[in-house]
Amino acid sequence: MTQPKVRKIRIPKKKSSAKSRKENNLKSRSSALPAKNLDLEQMEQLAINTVRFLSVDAVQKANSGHPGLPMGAASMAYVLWTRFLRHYPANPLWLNRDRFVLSAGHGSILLYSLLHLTGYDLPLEQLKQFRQWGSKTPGHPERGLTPGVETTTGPLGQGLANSVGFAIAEKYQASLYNRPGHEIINHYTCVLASDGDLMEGVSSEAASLAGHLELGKLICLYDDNQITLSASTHITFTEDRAKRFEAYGWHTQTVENGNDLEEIDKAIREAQAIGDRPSLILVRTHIGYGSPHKQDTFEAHGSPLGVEEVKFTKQAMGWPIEPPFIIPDEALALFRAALKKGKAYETEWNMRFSAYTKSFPDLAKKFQQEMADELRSGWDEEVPTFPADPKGMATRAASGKVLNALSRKLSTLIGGSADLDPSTDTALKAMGDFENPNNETGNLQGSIGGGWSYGGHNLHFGVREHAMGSIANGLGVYGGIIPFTATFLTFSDYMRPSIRLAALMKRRVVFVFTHDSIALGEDGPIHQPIEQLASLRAIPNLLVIRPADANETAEAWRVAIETKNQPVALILTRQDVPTLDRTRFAAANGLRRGAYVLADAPNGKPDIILIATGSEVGLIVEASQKLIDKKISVRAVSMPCWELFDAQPQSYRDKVFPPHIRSRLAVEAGATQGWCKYVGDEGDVIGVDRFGASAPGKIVMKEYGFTVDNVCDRARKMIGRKKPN
Ligand SMILES: Cc1ncc(C[n+]2csc(CCOP(=O)(O)OP(=O)(O)O)c2C)c(N)n1
Repeated sequence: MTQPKVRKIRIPKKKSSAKSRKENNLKSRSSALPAKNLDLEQMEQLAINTVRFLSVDAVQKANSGHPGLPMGAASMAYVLWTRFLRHYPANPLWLNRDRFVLSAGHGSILLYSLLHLTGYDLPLEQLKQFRQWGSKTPGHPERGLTPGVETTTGPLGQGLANSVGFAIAEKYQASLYNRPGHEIINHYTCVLASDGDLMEGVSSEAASLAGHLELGKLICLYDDNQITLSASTHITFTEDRAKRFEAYGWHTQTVENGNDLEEIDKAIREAQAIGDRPSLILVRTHIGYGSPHKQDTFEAHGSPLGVEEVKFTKQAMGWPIEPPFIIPDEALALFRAALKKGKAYETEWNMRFSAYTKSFPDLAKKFQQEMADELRSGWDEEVPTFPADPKGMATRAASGKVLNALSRKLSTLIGGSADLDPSTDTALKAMGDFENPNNETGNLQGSIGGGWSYGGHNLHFGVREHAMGSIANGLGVYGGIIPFTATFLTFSDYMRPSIRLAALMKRRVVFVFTHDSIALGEDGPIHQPIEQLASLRAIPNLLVIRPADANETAEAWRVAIETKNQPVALILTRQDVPTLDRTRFAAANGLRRGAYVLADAPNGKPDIILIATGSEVGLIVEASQKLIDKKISVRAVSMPCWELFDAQPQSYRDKVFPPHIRSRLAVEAGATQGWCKYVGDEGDVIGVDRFGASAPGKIVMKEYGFTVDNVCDRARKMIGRKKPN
């Protein structure tokens, strides 16, 4: 662990009374204290100002960043981090740590300052490199990059919604693994949220669900500074936030003075004592606290204070103007106590866990395996193989069977839909409903069965797609859980920010999307996805898999479970598709390579390659047969996943699409954008580049050209173009 260099500083002596400390006027601030023989209150003020000025200096040095929030929220952060948060900076991944989420990710320098000060492996040099190339202190907190950062935040509202996922995960793991006298999971999730966080719809969805689920160990400190990026909240955000959260079922408290440490302390203590409701603590703070000309203005929000204003602020707060990045010994000592306390927490927990291991060896092993993200042998042994069937089944239906087979073996696999279980086929039968066991009210419509508890595998997200995505991200980030979500493909737009963040965080979350094309029929263009496939494929590090039939669907689920560092979108049909006869066609595990030759030209020298995904694979298979009957050599390629294909060696890709075969026709009931990469300049695409229409699915497909005849015509035309005869 790198210890920071600590400078001794001389700070002019100036005593402050308890009363004056509670006031917000600048003159009474009590940081102007002697460096020696400080009492605790003085040291605490020194520590809080250390956070403030590390943040101010880092932003100023970077000439970029957000100083206002750290300056205003430093006191509550200090109280939470030094008096309550149970964590161990030397082991940031200690399993039973309290989770802290800075939902207002733009205030990242606050988090980095706290991480450095409490002893995480984040040297002071990193704070000096704030927002610079290659540093561990990027503009917004990024999970996986900086030790101690639990989740990537910045898009407002996401962190709060992720925290709901953490709190669900805690309840789930506790329910699954704790035994009387043996509590191995028992921690809080604490989130610091801003006005912007509370304004964004996703936080309302998530908070509503958290209230319903009575997630008592979720505590949100709301930095109620009444200023946003460009405005006073008096012109944008005037509802009674406390009442709003009360209506959601939260316990709420208000701290009128965000610098009153004892009031904050009391509120957090009370929040922790509330077991059956999440807590919101509205803490009235002042953005840019201490800055003579910028406090309480949006000028303090997202720009450096400026050289002169930094000087004025330090003068006003009794802080040495030079040098920057001062960390007084006394302040550091208060924060670094986290190392000793953390060691004690961890040691005590290790003892608890070894007693647990003795009493419940199998459970302990399972818990460790799951937390290490290892799959138990036999995890997929119940996954069915589907017999060939020309009528077949919808891939959503196949998915339902596979998912249920998996969930019986994998207690890590939990999730649900946004009020669409009967449509998305994602109910885990008899695997329990995730609800507060105290509220069991009998056989409610919609409950799936198998027990009503915090150990239920079925999460009922309600009609809340965006929060569903973000909560699933929280579950995925937490560890030991493979979360899945489900809705219609067209509504992927409602959860796109969450999908993007899962990809950015390199976390496995399985996003199931059914009703994947215009073929869904009568619900019409508002339900019929067009551009969604292309837009999902545009997200880096996301696997988008559109299986062709039931057996490819089984394989797609296997890939989704095995993929640890990427989210996966499974794109499934509402309508039946034939289950291909795998004795005639290549095996479904070709899906693992993204694209594979399903059936080749009889002479192995195709005139044309037909390529399709999902429901259109059946179509090209039929069309191929017809073309072969007309003595045209056709290769049929199933291409369920572009990203997996792109990851194959060039030699494999050239085998599937030999460069000299220029006649290539792709068929997919979605936007054609992007297909040119595979069909090339001389190829063609049958796709959908306009909105759909309300009519029976088969009619819509026919009208949009998804017929065997049209595929054959377009194929023949293409070959005609190349080989006139
Ligand atoms: C979804 C989203 N929209 C917009 C932004 C850009 N943005 C960053 S901070 C902010 C508002 C800041 O207000 P507040 O949340 O109160 O933070 P404070 O001003 O207290 O730092 C905005 C609009 C964002 N980060 N995320």
